[in-house]
Amino acid sequence: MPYLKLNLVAVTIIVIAYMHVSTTVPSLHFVGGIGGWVAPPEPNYYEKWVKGENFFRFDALVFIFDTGSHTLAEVTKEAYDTCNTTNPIYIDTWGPATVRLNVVGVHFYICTMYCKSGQKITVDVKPRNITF
Ligand SMILES: [Cu+2]
Repeated sequence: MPYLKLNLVAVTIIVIAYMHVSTTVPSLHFVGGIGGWVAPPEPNYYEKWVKGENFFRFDALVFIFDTGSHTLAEVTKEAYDTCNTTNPIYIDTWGPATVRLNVVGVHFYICTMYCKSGQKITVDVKPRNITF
């Protein structure tokens, strides 16, 4: 019986690892990968990047950019959809910028200079101890 329990624990760990579900240490997500936070080099560049990531509470987003070339702003969904840059929730004009994902739910980030070129991401932050 103890062996069965141990196997169950092992299987659970493997399943969690496979699903990339982090229940322990928060991760850093380098937005856009090696290219950094830039005007997208191809259509759907950031959509594709987001699809490859899993965001959990207390993870952090790292936006690598040159000050003056880009910005990082969190905005409402409405502002995100229309690239309205007039009244962001939060803006950082100094690169690189780091954002801690403290609040579970959907968040919208844009570059106020190149949003219309597609430099924007939607991040769905999940609770850290996720059940599935
Ligand atoms: Cu930009």
